[in-house]
Amino acid sequence: MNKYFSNINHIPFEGSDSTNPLAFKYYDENKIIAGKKMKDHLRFAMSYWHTMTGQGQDPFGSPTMERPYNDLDGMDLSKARVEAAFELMSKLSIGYFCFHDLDISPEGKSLQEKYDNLDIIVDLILEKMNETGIKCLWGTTNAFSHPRFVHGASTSPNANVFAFAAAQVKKAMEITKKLGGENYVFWGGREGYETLLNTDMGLELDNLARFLTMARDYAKKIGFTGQLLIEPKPMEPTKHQYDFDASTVLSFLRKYNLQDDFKLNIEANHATLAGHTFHHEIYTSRINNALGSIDANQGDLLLGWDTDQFPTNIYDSTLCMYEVLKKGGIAPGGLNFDSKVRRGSFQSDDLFISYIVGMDTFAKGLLVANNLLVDRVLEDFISNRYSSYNNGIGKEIIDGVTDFEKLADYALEHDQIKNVSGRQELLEDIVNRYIYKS
Ligand code: XUL
Ligand code: CO
Repeated sequence: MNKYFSNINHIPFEGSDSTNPLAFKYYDENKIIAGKKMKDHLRFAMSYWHTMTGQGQDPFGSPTMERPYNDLDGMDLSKARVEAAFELMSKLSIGYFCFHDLDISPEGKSLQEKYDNLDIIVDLILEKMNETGIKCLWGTTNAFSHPRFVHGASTSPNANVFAFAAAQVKKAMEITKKLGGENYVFWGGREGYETLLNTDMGLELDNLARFLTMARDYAKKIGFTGQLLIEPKPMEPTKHQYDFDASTVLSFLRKYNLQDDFKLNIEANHATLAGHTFHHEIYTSRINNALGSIDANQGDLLLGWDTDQFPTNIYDSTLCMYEVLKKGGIAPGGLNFDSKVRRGSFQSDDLFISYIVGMDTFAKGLLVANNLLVDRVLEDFISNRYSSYNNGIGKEIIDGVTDFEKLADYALEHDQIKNVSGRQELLEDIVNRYIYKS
């Protein structure tokens, strides 16, 4: 496979002293960390939409991406993109991909034509998967780009749109199953509102739950055993997205009794848009047994929208991998680069360089996180910080054998309270030290 990016060879691992932009500095896929290969910890995936389909357009300008298949269109373009995608993933040693139905084949003039287009491309993808051993991390549906979804999909006021979206998810789930997808993602593209002046929020949320319940039932019916995931995002494209953040989604799932069927796909840039850190959203998911998968990217703190940049922040990748290690691994989820090259980075080699820096950032984060965990740096500090709950009154609180009256009696005798420093800066210094030395 050397047709579309023939000026780029297989990307080697050259180590941290390398100055070759087309080599990995930290991602050494077979290196064993904590008893597992790096590639099995990280489970990197290519996002089909940003990598193959996105062309660099923005609200102010036309496509800029220079791609070797730009002169093609329709199904020919879709077929070329499949070949190019597998060439790119093979050269970068990326083991998985994620896709929306619309990324891989044209919309068509009717729903039936859309189905037919999908079937042709899916067979081609299957061929390439067998040839390369690359797998599908997750599939999803694009039920937000077409004008029919102007007011949402399952939360549209128009029941015909609800039905159309159901038909789309049905097919996308069948395809994902055929491709052996290990997860299926629901990102509420336009599931939200612009103004409450025209919105029945109660009905829309009930309908979203009805839709997800039917999707869950259909997955069971066809024997799709992949994990179902919801990807929280607070805003964009709608002013207020219903899947605002991890906590909002968890309470929604519990209200509609879907908590055993869905986990979360946490995206870094969505976390920061919601006013949280990436770490907060992953941590929240983990302690609720709901961390399913990760969309690896980063935003720009000076911009208030989803810039989907390739991740380069070692601090964030360290804390992400710290949570992943604490969870015991991200599988069957993975790290999907829901990231796109900047509009000005329009050459094909920019695409390779962006993946390399993203993969190295997470490989380095994995190394740092593992060292922090092995040395129990934060673990010991934190357990010591809460040691007042190990015995005495603290243990009684934990064991549920006290009440307000007993606590008040205790407090009357212990009202001269002494606290201990939280030592934030010391811990930040220690984390920095682990980053320097790992
Ligand atoms: C949009 C986004 C999506 C989902 C899949 O912000 O993140 O690409 O990951 O629909
Ligand atoms: Co995403």
